[in-house]
Formats: sequence, structure tokens, C-alpha cells
Amino acid sequence: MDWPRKLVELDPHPSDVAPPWAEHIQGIAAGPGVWFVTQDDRVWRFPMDRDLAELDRAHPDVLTASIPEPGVNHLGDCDFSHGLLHVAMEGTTPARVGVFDGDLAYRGSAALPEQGDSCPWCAVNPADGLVYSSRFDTDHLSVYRPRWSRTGDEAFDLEHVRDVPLVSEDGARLSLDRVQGGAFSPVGHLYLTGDTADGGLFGIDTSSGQRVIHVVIRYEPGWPEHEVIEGLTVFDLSDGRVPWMRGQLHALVFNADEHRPDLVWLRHFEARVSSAQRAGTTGL
Ligand SMILES: [Ca+2]
Ligand SMILES: [Ca+2]
Repeated sequence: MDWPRKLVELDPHPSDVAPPWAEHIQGIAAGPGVWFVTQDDRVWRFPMDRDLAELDRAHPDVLTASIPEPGVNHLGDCDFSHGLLHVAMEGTTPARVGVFDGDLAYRGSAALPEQGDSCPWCAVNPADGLVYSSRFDTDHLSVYRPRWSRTGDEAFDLEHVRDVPLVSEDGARLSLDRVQGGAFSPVGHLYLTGDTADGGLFGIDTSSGQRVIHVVIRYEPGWPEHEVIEGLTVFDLSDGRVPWMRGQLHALVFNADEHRPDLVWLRHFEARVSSAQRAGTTGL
């Protein structure tokens, strides 16, 4: 399946606002008619037909839940697949992936011994049903098979099945720094975010580990702005279902100022496909 010819950034929305869910924001995922958002200590579900910039827990359709797992003190990027919200969790050794249902009821978590104490993101590949993750600074992806056992309490487990070494466009070994987010397109293309000035968005072929797309996200990581690139999600808004947002790839940036509430931007990217690709496909 072809990759996009290029990714073009559109206007952000929400943009430069400080709703309560923006404080130390970490991740985003899309479900049926809803957005899921993770902060470092909280999970949210928001209706997609309302403006994210104006939502807080006072709205009757907004759900939220705090960290349910003992020892976990940091949630990372999240991903929604087959009715389950997968959330990267840190604070325990090893780090974990927690699972909530679509109404944010907690279902359990699984340890990731291969990743030590680092799990900034996790994402389910629709092409193989496997869970992908990595350490914050990494030269490979780790791949896991989810398993549920029903002996006594329902238990969730992730079986490590392989690592995928990362390689650059020209085939050299590749290390990525400050990986904050991961999300798959419907055809199984993996997109990662890297929170550095020369990082941004990466497209990774998970069969070869090769980076095939790199789009720098322009932001202000250093003093005095303290901006941070966080998680991302893939969701096609090109049909106008959310009139104030467009694009297929959506990445979080926030301004981590300790002296006032954090500001958030959702940065939208649209795939431009080659003429050889079939009309009507997003090409992601
Ligand atoms: Ca993060
Ligand atoms: Ca995500």
C-alpha cells in the first residue's frame, strides 16, 4: 500500500487555549463519535460533535477517570481499537499498558519487561491486531500479542513477539529521541511523533522498520516557550463531520508553563496522494 506523497499541515484547532484537560496533556485517540485524551494523571472522553476547546467535565457527555493502577504515576499516548482504549503507563517497573472500555471502565493492565520503565505510547496495528510500543529514546519498536485470560478475575497480558529495528530512508540504523506518540493508519502504516526540533512526524514501515516519511513540526521547544510535542491519532476528517477541523493526522502540542495553565494546540495534517493512487483513498 502506497504512502502519502506528502503531509501538508492545516490550521490548528483547538489552538492556543487552556481547557482543564490540556494540563500536562499526553495523548489522543479517536473512537466512534468521540475523542479520547490522556493527561499524565487522567483519561477523558469527549463528544466529537462539540468543540474540544470549550469542553470540560461540566458537560453531561464528557467522561473522565483518574489513574486506576497502583504505582502508575504517568499516562502516555493512548489508542482506541475494537472497543478498547489502550493507555501507555509509567511509574511501575516494568512499565505497563492499561486497557479501558469505551466508557472508561478499567479492564486491567499488562507489564512490558522488554521496555524497562519506559512506555510513552502504544498503538494497535489494524493489519495484524498486535500492540506496538517503544521506549522514549529508541532504535527499535517492540511488538506484543494481546491475550485475555478468564481464570478468576479477567486478566490482560501482552506477549512479546518481536522487536523491529529502525532504519533510516537510506538503510542506516536509526535512533529516535523523545518519542511521545504512535498511531496506525487503517492500512497499518505507523506514524510516530518525536519531541525534538528536528523530529516531528515519522512514518514507519513496520515490516522493514524503515522510516519512509519525515515531516518536521515547527514549534518552540526551548526557553521561553517550553512547547512539547505529545501524542497523535489518525482519523479522517476530510468529509467535514467535524466542521471546525480537517485532515487525517492529528498531533498534540502543548505549552508547559509552570506559572499558568498549559496551552494546547491540535495540529492537523492532510495526506496528499500520488496520481497513481486511487481517487477517494486518504493514502495514509
Ligand atoms: Ca508523553
Ligand atoms: Ca494516539
